[in-house]
Amino acid sequence: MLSRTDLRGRVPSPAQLRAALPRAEVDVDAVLHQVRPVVDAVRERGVEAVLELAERFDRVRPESVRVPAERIAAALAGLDPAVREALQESITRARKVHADQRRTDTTTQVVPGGTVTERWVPVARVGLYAPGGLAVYPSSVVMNVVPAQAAGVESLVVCSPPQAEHGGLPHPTVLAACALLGVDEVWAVGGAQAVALLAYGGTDTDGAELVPADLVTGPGNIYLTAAKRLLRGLIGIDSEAGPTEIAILADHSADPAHVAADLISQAEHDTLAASVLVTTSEELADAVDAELHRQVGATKHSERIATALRGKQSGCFLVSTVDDGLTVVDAYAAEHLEIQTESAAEVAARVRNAGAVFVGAWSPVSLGDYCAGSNHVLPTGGCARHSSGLSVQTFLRGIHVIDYSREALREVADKVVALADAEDLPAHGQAVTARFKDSQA
Ligand code: HSO
Ligand code: ZN
Repeated sequence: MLSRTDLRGRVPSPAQLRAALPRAEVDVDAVLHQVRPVVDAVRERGVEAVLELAERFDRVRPESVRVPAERIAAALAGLDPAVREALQESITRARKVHADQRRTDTTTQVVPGGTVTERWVPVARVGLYAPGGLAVYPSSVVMNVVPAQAAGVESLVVCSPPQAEHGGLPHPTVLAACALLGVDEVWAVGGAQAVALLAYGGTDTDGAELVPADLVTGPGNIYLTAAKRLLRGLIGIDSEAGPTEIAILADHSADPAHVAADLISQAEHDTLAASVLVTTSEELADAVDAELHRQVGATKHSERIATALRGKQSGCFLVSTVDDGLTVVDAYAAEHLEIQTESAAEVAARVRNAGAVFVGAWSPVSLGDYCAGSNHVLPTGGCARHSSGLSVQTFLRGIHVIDYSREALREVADKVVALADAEDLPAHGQAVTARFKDSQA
């Protein structure tokens, strides 16, 4: 089912590897011209435009865009107890991990009398997006809200598209997740218009105010991503999320049934999802292929999965050694990377590029999607070469606080002057020397 490339006996350069490891083509620029009028409409006409766009795109006109508190409470009351328990477990584990990510302020004494403090300050107001669409992701509400709350963000708003089958409210499981997390501000708005409303703010039909957010995070479709690209600067954004990816580095010791199940699990998200197997064992590759044929037909979303597995973004790569395999997976920089080899922890420790690494036979990606405690909002499309997934850090800014005494400044004054003169910016130097003009210094 997976197309096969034999890289045995040669280790291509990272550039060649990137060309050999094609990705789904998602051309965000191509939809900018469709998204710009949506963003403009929300800027000019606020909630009125949001309601019109909901009718057009979501086939429903919510009574109000702000979801009333009693509807959020009702969604929690109506939640299946087993799902409630599972969400609670997911929240508890994620809170444990994210609490440990909190940074402490540091103060460095550079010289006697001269200090630089780095103060970590949470973003004041954050907008979190929970998509509707092919799947409903209460788990993504958890993964966005938990790090924001752990960072100390004071004001949090969740946006999620209104659903015709739920009377113009966001999906009840999304609302229930908000309730469990203690989020009481939820707006029923989806897609590009959600990002625009979060960026510009607006007034609801009943007078409720949506105060503009400083930062907007959360995954969504290509239109939402285009809106983030257009509004970046006015608001901060997390990374632009593309279709999900799983790469598995496996040797002969891996269980082909489990490898196949994991490749299938992420292909379930999207026909453009990427499932990539990199293996030293041709036998394993054959066995995984047989398992894929056996398992795909038996899954609920078999067509979507088969399309993703057959897509040019998915494939199987044979390598001579685990070391070569590491070169391949590093060049690919997957959103999720599983290591299913002997001494998996040692191999995993050598990975340089991946959004998250899943070690050994008992740490599948779907554990990380829901209940590992780790975050599942991760860099896609090779962005793991330079970016990290969502964390407490996403919601903090480091502010440098510079505090020098008279003596400490005088001691370094001539260096400042020399550098200022070298840059032909003498007034910079004079701002320092002016302070010592009347003294003997
Ligand atoms: N694998 C997705 C997250 C997710 N999976 C949500 C299930 N629900 C991207 O990391
Ligand atoms: Zn997933």
